[in-house]
Amino acid sequence: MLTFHNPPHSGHAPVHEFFRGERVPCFEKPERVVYVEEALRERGHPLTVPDTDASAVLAQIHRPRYLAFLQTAWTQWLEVSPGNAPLQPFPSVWPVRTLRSDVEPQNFIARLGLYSMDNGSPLAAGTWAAAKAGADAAASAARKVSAGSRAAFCCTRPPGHHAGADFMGGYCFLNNAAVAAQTLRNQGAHRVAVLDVDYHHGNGTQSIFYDRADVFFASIHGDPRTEYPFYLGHADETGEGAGAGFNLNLPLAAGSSVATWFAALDVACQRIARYGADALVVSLGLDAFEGDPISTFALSSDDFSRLGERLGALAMPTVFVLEGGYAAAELGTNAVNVLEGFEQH
Ligand code: Q9C
Ligand code: ZN
Repeated sequence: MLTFHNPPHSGHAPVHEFFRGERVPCFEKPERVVYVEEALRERGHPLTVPDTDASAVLAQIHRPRYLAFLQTAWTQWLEVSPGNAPLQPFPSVWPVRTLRSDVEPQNFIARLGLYSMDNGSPLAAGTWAAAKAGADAAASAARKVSAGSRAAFCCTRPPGHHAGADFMGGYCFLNNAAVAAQTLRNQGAHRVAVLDVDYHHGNGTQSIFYDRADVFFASIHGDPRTEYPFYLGHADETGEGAGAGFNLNLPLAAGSSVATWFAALDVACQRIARYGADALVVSLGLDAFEGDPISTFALSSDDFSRLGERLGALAMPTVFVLEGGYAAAELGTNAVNVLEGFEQH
């Protein structure tokens, strides 16, 4: 499969995050895509460098002040103190209900909180360059598919589906799936479907397209009553305004079986077929895997082949975008299983 990779990803290498009150090594680490790249090469899928600048489409997806902040966030952190270079900034205060988010504070950590949904999206020196190159890869893949390629895969990190129009969250900074969907629209697709199979609900993608009828969003994920991102992803979220009826959430109880997961996949695929999209974007998180350290679903590596086959049966031009998945050593097998299963159709 045609694959775009993201060489600058390695510059996004924060060291630790918070987990159960402790500082632990980051789950979302550069080795993740190194394993996927290795499996792609071994199994005969060459890697292509992105050839599209996503700046214009990023301006359609994200708010200008958020993009301006993210692009210079690391420089701003060093301006607080040059001694900050080896340290990771974390937000510690957020504008929740009754607090104002329209005024940008001068304090850097307060600004970081304004543009974050959690303290789980650590920044590093190369975060902007990595995230921007990932968006470029998503735009490149979408352009190729618009120009007639059956499918393309975006082998990238950091992931994107938790990032909203003006905030980062859940290891995500720029919403690559939204960039791909909007690029497909810009290139002439009338309707685009986004299917998010990451273990965690794609709150960012949902919120970006919630009031739009031209992009249908469907997601299969751990029930947000117990699973991250907690505050979005319930079944009664069906879209609003012009987008009413164009959002489908299929939350599954933590620990749900593989059979339950594939039944939900079938529901999502039937709705996507009925929607009549010209193109599909798959937010390909691999954290529904049985060996994933932060999820509770149980898909095997063979199940990822079945997932690919089911998606291939939709017979739609398709852009795959890598999202989560933290069993790093198995990510290559699982990702390429999806892509090769897809190609069987
Ligand atoms: N702080 C994606 O899969 N919480 N993001 C993990 C440690 C957030 C996952 C617990 C999980 C976010 C793209
Ligand atoms: Zn995830």
